[in-house]
Amino acid sequence: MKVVILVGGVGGARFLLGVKQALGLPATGSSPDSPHEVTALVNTGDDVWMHGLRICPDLDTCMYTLGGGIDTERGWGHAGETWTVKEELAAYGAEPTWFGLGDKDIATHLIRSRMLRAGYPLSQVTEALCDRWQPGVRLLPMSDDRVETHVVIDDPEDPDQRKAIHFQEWWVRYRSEPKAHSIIAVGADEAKPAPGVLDAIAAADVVLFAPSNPVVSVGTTLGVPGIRDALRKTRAKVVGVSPIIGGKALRGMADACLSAIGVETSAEAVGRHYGSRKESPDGVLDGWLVAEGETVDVPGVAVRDVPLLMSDVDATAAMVRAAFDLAGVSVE
Ligand code: FO1
Repeated sequence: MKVVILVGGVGGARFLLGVKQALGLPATGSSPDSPHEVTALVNTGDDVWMHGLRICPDLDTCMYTLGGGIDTERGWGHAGETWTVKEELAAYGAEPTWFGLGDKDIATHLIRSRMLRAGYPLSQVTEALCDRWQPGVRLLPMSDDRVETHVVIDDPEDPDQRKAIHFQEWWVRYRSEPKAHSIIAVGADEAKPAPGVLDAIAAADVVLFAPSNPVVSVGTTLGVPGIRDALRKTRAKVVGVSPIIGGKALRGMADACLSAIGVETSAEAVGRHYGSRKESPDGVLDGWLVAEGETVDVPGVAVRDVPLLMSDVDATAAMVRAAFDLAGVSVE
């Protein structure tokens, strides 16, 4: 079975572990003889140049998580990380000092930056890095072009003014406290889907939206010209998993992002925001998984309520199986 998943960072990577288990794939490493093909379309709007290095948080979180190298409680960066270079940079007063660059993580960014400067597209860089990590799924950046999420906030220095800061500054430096007046994916209009993205969607037997941030992760990917249309056209069913449980966002910033685009923090509002493929002009959903006991109505979309907490891989695999079932596909 060909499975395509739209993912962001921490939540998306955990969801991919459940997809692998639901398909009988080992947690880490690849299985070349498996009858299943899994392609993750990964958000790159969080990517940022820091200290001369190109950092791709969502791609790296997926790669380290599926490659068995992630620091599980942080959800990003390497396990067993050290911070010597970060301390030295701070000793020089080299900004930004608020972004945690681990020593092992820097090796990834050095290789990526060198390859990008040599002219390799991000998709080929990712493939090269994955050669070491063997995530067992194909990690495809949504685009090889630069798309950067910026957030418009009140200028902390001058509250009468507004300014746009990079998503990472908003999220890491300011802990997403300043109200986000709007969120802009800079470069999205000129971006193209990375090679393989549209083909993967067209050839898919099922497409899933991980319970990632519907604005700055799945939303950014949907904003790359061509991807939304490909989702509306594919013969595969498209099933999303709500990132909102009981009106609460599980990971910090989804509610802050949703209010920035005027969408209520609820499974129903997010489902309607993605829209029905059948009934709305640019909708992309056929199915919508919501948390157990929630009654949600999304016109033109089949809604099912199941336990949605990714408390461990078994729980996540059960969610994935429910999504497959809602999409009318079965693994056997
Ligand atoms: N998140 C933090 O909260 N603090 C950090 O210092 C930090 C550093 C960092 C370095 C590399 C990387 O790949 C991710 C990093 N993250 C950090 C996580 C990142 O900001 C977010 O996880 C994603 O951008 C959101 O999906």
